[in-house]
Amino acid sequence: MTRIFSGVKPTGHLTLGNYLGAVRQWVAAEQAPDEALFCVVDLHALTVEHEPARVRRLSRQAATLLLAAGLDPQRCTLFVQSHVDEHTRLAYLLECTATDGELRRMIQYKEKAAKAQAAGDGVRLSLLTYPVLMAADILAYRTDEVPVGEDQRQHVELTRDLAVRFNQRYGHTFTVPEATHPAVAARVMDLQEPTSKMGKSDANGTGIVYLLDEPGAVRKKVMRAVTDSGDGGVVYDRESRPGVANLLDVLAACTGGDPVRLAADYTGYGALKRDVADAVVELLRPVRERHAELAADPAQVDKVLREGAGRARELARPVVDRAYEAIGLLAP
Ligand code: AQP
Repeated sequence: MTRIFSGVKPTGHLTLGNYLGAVRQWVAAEQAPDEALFCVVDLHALTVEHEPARVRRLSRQAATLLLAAGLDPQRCTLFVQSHVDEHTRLAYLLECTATDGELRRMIQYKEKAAKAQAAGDGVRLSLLTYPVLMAADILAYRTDEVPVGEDQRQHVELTRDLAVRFNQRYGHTFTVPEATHPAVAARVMDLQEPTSKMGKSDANGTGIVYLLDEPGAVRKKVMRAVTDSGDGGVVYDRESRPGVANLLDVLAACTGGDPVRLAADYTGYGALKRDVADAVVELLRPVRERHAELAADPAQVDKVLREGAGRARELARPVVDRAYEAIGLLAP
């Protein structure tokens, strides 16, 4: 049996990038007879400037959207990270396994630390250590596969290194997980800045399609997407034509086609943008409609999260207890 774990952090409203890069894979994964756990990783949202009430609101909204996207609590375990203490319990042991140097090499740390400094904010220590907490999220469940977007590749690599190191030093405790990525749209780019990832915490939302955007807003954002100058019609070239390549990736992900072959169907950017807008609107319509129904009954969502946390605790507790013993701590 393959066990799957993945998460989303409540730092903003979920985006098309989250959906195509991760959530859609999660919905597909829970159809298989695997054990699947999905988590709103709220502690990760505290690593940057945050507003407490907003994090709470976004945590419930993220859980509601995951259900609206098709996660079925009968087939998977959906929960909130801070409801299961095992994650932070294990994180400390992994901090004693990781080195300062390997955490400072993390690309996201470098980028976000630079951003915080430029904004005159202090860099939180947790921004440096959060990949270790992410490793704990994954390893606490003896996870085999982690379905994530391309941007999380380095963090899953770190998780693998920590699992191997811990196992070698203290005896076999953790499964060494693998990251899995979708074949297309593993890194959806910002529509206004196609060399940067579409990220939900970015302040300027004009290049970001949110899952809850109305069709009119989606169309406007797609039609205004930055495309590339140059002759030669519509070609798929991520290096020299990142804007067009991004639109072709999104279209391919929505329609199940191949981005290189799709390029041949177009002679101009206008028609391509219209088709992308239509495809994204249709993809998101059922998610938005189901979200509206579910959001009308937040108590039901909270119940799903409570039950999910109970199940997650049952799975994680023995693994983390085993790690405490293996590393040399006296049992209580
Ligand atoms: N643009 C994207 N394309 C493909 N996959 C993406 N993911 C995120 N953005 C894209 C994947 O979605 C999952 C959850 O992401 P997250 O909540 O960890 O990060 P985020 O949405 O990117 O949010 P932030 O706050 O803006 O974070 P940073 O700046 O850290 O990226 C993950 O599997 C992610 O790969």
